[in-house]
This record gives sequence, structure tokens and C-alpha cells, in this order.
Amino acid sequence: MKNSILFKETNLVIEELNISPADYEQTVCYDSFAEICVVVSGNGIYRVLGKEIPCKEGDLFVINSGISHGYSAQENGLTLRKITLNLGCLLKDDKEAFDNSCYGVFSENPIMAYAMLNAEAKADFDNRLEAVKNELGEKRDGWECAVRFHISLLLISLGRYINEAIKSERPFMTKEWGMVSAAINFIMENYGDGTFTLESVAAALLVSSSKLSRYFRELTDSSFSEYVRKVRLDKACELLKDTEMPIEEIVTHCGLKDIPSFYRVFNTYTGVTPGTYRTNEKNKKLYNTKGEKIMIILSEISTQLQAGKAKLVKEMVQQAIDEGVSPEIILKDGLLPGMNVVGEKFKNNEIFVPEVLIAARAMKQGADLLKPLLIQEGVPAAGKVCIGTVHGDLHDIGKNIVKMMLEGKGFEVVDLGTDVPAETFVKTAIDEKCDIICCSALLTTTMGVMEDVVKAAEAAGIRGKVKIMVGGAPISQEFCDKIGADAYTTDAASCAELALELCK
Ligand code: B12
Repeated sequence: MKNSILFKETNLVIEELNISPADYEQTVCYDSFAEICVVVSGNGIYRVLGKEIPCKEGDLFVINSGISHGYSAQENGLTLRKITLNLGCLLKDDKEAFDNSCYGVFSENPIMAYAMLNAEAKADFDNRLEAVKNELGEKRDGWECAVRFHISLLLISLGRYINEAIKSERPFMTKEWGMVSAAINFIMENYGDGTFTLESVAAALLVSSSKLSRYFRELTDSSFSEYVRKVRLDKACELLKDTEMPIEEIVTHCGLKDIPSFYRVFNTYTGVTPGTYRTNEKNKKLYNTKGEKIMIILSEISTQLQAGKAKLVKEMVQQAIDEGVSPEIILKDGLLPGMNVVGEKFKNNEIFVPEVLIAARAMKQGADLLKPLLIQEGVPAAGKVCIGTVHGDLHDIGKNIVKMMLEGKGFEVVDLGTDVPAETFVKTAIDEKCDIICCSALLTTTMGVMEDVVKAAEAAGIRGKVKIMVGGAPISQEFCDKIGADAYTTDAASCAELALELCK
């Protein structure tokens, strides 16, 4: 059971954890200075860097960010009180002073420590923590100063015990630990710099690189370079999840090599592409702060689109974007279902052309807001496509969405508009050196033009070089096969995914 409070302004997390004998709590904190954990009651095992240390009431563990560690309980369970600190936020302008002094506790030692607290020290820790919680909760005048004050005292009083433990040279605090911990610290602070190596870090820490390499592997179970890659990829995952930062920027920010190799290593690491990871993570955010599903907004978007309320649709799409719903979800679960209902009603003669046009306008207003975001999520220069709605057909909503998705995947798209003759598709593909021709048709009477496109491409001798994709409500895989086109998909997102595959 976990009871945790995050104080966003300071990135400070205070947690109370009850671990039962069956559980194993494994964590690694990033973006913080250190995690301080006191065993409140019970006993168990603390695991870190290949070591298993028995722990009991009163034990104190301090560990710097980026080091994986865990706790398991013995028969009576284990209760822990943890604080994860990022004082950089609180000390803003005074960061250097903090780094130099670390409140007199960690300046000469790696931020990794173990000590036993007596009852008095443990009560002191609890009182200080309570005081920090109160200050952060109430935010009265000067709260930042007060928090800094309480944390300083907390670290100083813990520091006495830690320093005693260090002096008594407990086996926990070996030189090797210090070296590896300092290297991990370095990695955490410099992961954005793509140039450092095991050798340069060893030189900066004044240790031999072969020793660092050996102890790093022994204590972390991974090589130095694997560890660095993991930290960078974890950081990239965090940025994909929590920000809208474009992929190119993430690659630079995390010190990763280039976009293609990022895609490769990311895929091996997570099993999905960065785009899919971002979408999946955003889908998990489909709940608002009250625990209500954002689905409510999405179904409201659909309803208002059917009513043709363009202004409202635009506002609600913006609201969904602001709430962090992914643009693909807004399109797939908000706008498109609305348009489908309109289509059904039109088919059943429940509504007529003017209503459909009004709904289409609302659709366009919403989609226009999503367009730059969908494009931002993509990767550049995947290939070139020309797209159009075939001759005799003026429906362009679906075609425009396909265009948007293709651009989102990094394709350069030549938009031929609507009512496009077969020859124009082929001439454009030749003149513009396109990799793919995309034909859209919504009327059964215009589907035949797609076959003309295939034939015209054959006649022009470009069939071996250009792929032809077909789509639109009346099109099917069977039809695609029959006319000899290369690919068909039911929707815009899968069209863009498949286009990427075809261009490989
Ligand atoms: C909106 C609409 C209109 C609007 C179009 C506005 C515009 N700017 O596009 C207006 C009012 C102008 C209109 C006019 C007409 N329409 Co109309 N229209 C529709 C409606 C309701 C929705 C179409 C739509 O936009 N859907 C939403 C989009 C997002 O879906 P989509 O186009 O299918 O695209 C998706 C996929 O198919 C795919 N996709 C699309 N293109 C491509 C391309 C590739 C390469 C790939 C891989 C995938 C792909 O991805 C898209 C997104 O996921 C449909 C009904 C329906 N349910 O389809 C009727 C419908 C298509 N229209 C129909 C008709 C009959 C007409 C008119 C003849 C009506 C008339 N009597 O005048 C005229 C024809 C005008 C013309 N010459 O084109 C019929 C067609 C019947 C048929 N079997 O042929 C339909 C099916 C309605 C019906 N059941 O009666 N229409």
C-alpha cells in the first residue's frame, strides 16, 4: 500500500509505504537529488547495486537519483517513510551553493549512505517531515524559506548519523560504491551531452577507466554504455509522455545519436515506435483530475459536430488538447464518430445536403486545430505522395484527413484537390517524383476512375516505381485487388502507417 504526496512546485515527494511479505518494491528516482528513506517499523531486505542489506526499524538509507533499488519485507511487513528531494527547484539561484555544501552532509561523500537512527533521531526526522508537509500544504508567506530551513535541519541531523556510519567504515560504504555512485551522478547530470565516454568520465573522477568499467558492471549488472543508453531512453520516454516536444528535439535533448538510430533503439527498448508510445501513454491520461473519463469531452465533440456547431467544436477540441488528450484520439474518438453519424443520417434521409455541409464545416474547424499537432508528432522526409479525390467526386473530408496523417508521418504531400482525372495523378507522380499515389473516392459511380489511374500508370511505365493506394467509404480490399492497386486501408491512420512501410 502506498500513500504518496507530490509537491509539484518543488518536485518533492513524501511517501508512506507498507510492504507486505509477498511484495517487492523496486524503484528508481530520476530528476531528483536523492531519496531518503527511514524504516518506521518491521524488518526486511534493502537491495541495491547487487547487495542485499537486512533492514529494521530505525535504519536510514540515502541514495542518489538514477540508481535502481528495492525493498522487500519479512514476516511482519515493513513500513517505510520516504522523501524524494529536488532542492534545485527550491534553491533556484543558489544551486551552486547547494552543490558545494550539500548542507554539510554529502559534500565529501557520494550521495549514498546508510545509518542507524536512535529513537530520538527518528522522531526528529518525523517531526521535520511533518513540518515540511505543512509548509508545502499551506503555502503561507515565506514557505519556500521555511521548507529550505526544515530540510537543511533534517539533512544536518541525519548527516551526523551518516558521517558516524562512514567513519566506522561499514561494509556498505566501500570505495567502489563511491566510484560507481559518482559516475551515475555524472550520467544523471550530463545525459544530454552525447560526447562523454567511460574514459572521459573516469578521467573527470580521477579513477582508472578499467576499474570504473569493472565495478560498474559488477555493481549495476550492466556496462557503462548500456547504463547511459538506458538513462537516455528513460528520459526520452518521460518527455514523450509528459510533453509535446518534437522527436528531433527529444533526440538532441537526451544526447542520442540521430533520429533513425533513436527509432531503432527505442523500438528494441520499449517494443513500440516513439509515436505509438506517446499515443499509448496519452491514452492512459484519458481521465481528468476528478477521475472522470475525458471520453465525456470526446462524445460531446461528436454530438456538437453532428449539430454543426463549428465554434463549440473548435472550443472543445482546444479544451481536449489542453487537457492532454492526444490529437489522434480527438480525431479518432471525437470528430470521426460524429461525422459517421452524420453520414448514416444522410443515408437514411433523416438530414439533407445543407446539414451535412454545416457538419463538414465543424469537422474542418476541429481538424484544423489538430493538423499542426499531428504533423509535429511525426518524423521528417519519409517520402513523397500525391493525393486527390478522383474525377467526378467532390468529397474531400476523408482525403484531407489522410493528407494530414501522411504529413504527420513525415511525408511531403502534393494535394491535387477533388475531381482529379487519372492522367493528372500520373503526370504529377512523374513530375514531382512521388513514391505513392493516393486516390480517394466516396461515390460508387467514381470508383472506376481508380482503375484508370492504375492503367495510366502502367501506360506511362511508372508502375514499378510508384505505389498506388486507394480508399474511401465504398472501397474494399477486394476492389483494390481487382483493379491491381497496391494497397487499401479503411482509415487515414493505417493509410499513413502502411505508406511508411511501402516506402521502406
Ligand atoms: C459529407 C458528405 C457530403 C458533402 C461533402 C463535403 C466535403 N467537402 O467533402 C456534400 C454535402 C458536398 C456531399 C455531396 C454529395 N454526396 Co455525399 N456524403 C457525405 C457523407 C455524409 C460523409 C462523407 C465524409 O466526409 N465522411 C467522413 C470521412 C472522414 O470519411 P471518408 O471520406 O470515408 O474517409 C475515411 C476513409 O474512407 C479513409 N480514406 C478516405 N480516402 C482515402 C484514400 C486512401 C488512399 C486511403 C487508403 C484511405 C482513404 O480515410 C478517411 C478517414 O479515416 C457521406 C456518407 C458517409 N457515411 O460516408 C455522403 C455520401 C458519400 N454522399 C453521397 C452522395 C450520393 C452525395 C451526392 C451525390 C448527393 C447529391 N444528391 O447531390 C453529392 C455528390 C457530390 C459530388 N459530386 O461529389 C452518398 C454516396 C452514395 C454512393 N454509394 O455513391 C453517401 C455515401 C451518402 C449516402 N449514403 O447516400 N456529400
